[in-house]
Amino acid sequence: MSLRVQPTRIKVLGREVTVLSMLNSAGARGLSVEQADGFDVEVINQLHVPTAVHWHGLLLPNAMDGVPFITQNPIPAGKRQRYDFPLKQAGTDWMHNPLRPAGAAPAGRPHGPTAGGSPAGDGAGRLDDRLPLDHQWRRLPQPQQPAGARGGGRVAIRLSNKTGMGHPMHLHGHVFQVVEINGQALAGPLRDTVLVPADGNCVVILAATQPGIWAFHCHIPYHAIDGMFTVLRYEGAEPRFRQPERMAATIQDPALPL
Ligand SMILES: [Cu+2]
Repeated sequence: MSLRVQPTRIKVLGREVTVLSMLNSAGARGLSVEQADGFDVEVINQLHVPTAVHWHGLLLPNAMDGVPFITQNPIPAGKRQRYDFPLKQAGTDWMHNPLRPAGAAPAGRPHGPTAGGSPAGDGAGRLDDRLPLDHQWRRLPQPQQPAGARGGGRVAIRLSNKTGMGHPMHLHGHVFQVVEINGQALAGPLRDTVLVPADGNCVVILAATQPGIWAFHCHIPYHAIDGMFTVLRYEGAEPRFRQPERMAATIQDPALPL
């Protein structure tokens, strides 16, 4: 199965425009797969610039997550990259370019995403420290689990929002449970995004069973571009592709549709 990233002409309100599209092997939009067959897709970059595709919300190996400068290099113009992993979930998910949302206007913005910084906390995972949200790590007691849970343990993340608007914070490669909002305990559902209320906070807990370096960011595109973008790094995970400076430069370059 393939996914071609290419320019396509479409008509909007009677006017022809060029957009960037992702088309499957049949030349249509979307991918449809059987969970039992797993995910096996080759992304073919037919643009004149590098690109990447992120499989939003899927539990997958870190190297398959499709985030340039974090889990891989961008796919160069004219090249292709295969993504192959078992599907742990069924459902309908979103795929998108992780760095350059449509309509984003990076020029003149004061900050690129700053995913560097010093690790904080002593959890099984670690967060870098430049998110404009306060965040802290605490390690929870080891849950009663089979001895096979490598890297195991659970990690709680407290997200404190010091701004006057809510931020949907999205963590790649995991689901977490929301267990507290504004001091109120709850047994929330498992999810990969939590809306941190304006001038509020929340606590999420996740099972640290997905080693790697994972993007963790606000899902409002211009907030992510402005720097509300960090990573969750497991201890021992090697930052093989991680290049925060190149990522920032790429996002700031309006010529690149990355
Ligand atoms: Cu936001």
